[in-house]
Amino acid sequence: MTTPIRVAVTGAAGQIGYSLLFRLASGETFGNRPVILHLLDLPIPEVQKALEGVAMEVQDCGFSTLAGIVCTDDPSKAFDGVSWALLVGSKPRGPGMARADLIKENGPIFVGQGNALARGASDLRVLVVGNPCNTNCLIAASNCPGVPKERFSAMTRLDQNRAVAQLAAKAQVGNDAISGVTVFGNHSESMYSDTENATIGGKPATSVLSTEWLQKDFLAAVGNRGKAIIAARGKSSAASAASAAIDHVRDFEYATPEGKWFSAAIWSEGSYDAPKGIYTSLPVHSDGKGGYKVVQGLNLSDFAKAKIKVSTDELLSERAFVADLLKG
Ligand code: NAX
Repeated sequence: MTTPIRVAVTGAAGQIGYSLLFRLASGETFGNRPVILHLLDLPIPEVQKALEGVAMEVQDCGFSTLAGIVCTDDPSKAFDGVSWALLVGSKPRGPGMARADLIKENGPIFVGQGNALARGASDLRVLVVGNPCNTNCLIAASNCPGVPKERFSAMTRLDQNRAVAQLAAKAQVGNDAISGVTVFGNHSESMYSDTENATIGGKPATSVLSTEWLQKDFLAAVGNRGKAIIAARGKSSAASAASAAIDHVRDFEYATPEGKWFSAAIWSEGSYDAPKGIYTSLPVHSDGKGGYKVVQGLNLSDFAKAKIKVSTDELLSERAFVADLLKG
């Protein structure tokens, strides 16, 4: 029998967890490989009870690929021997809460979890979803010195998916007609969704849609989509976030087709003028064997470069804000 892959999900009793766990266990993410889920949530009796309930539901799906479920409130147990850790658990931003307060609330969670991630398997990869995800990723990675920084990433795939959907709706084509959209920068309103290198039905997006729409309404629609969902639903995005997390894991697990790429916030080595030492979203190509590279050579206008700089400057200020939580 194939050795099962162990996959940890933190905040597994939360909204995103409820849409995520089933798709991790079903074969959709890891193919025929059996999956053992390690589910972590807070050591609060009601939360642990809710976690057990979700685990029972996952079990009740009878997935042929599900090889076991571990429920725990202990990060060391949660990360023991895992090949993927999806760090979802953190407090969502409350009404009127400043980003700085969110960072202060959630940052310390990722210090402890960073330490505990040292117990992961030798092929451990980490996806940070809990916000502010780029900076939480930096905190976790810097507190886990045994694991290379390249094994950590944060999620901007939801922003990419939102951008694709907006372009397809405007151009009145299917989502599959859109290619080459890249999200640059921070997963925040400052992120920049590049369409200068995108195509719609094989033609440059800039020849199909007006520059004015692409530079104004489109960027605003993608940047504010999270807020619009909260306004409509009364709760933050959950199923779409879980779907993007599945896309992100699959993007790294499998080889990216030649000439294609996906967006993920990865450890910056300076590509596209991004400052080193932060996790920023870039165009990524996976080799399907655990390695990846930044896709080079995308042409960016001065408009795009200026937008990206605003977002990477925000990441630098977030890094400065959590300096006391960073180790190495
Ligand atoms: P919920 O509040 O529904 O669930 C969060 C869960 O995390 C709860 O079960 C809570 O008990 C648990 N938790 C809190 N602290 C924990 C800790 N120290 N260890 C383990 N578990 C802990 O939030 P949900 O809607 O699931 O969102 C989770 C996170 O995803 C939030 O930070 C949210 O802002 C972020 N998001 C990130 C997105 C992205 O694209 N990167 C998009 C969606 C979402 O907004």
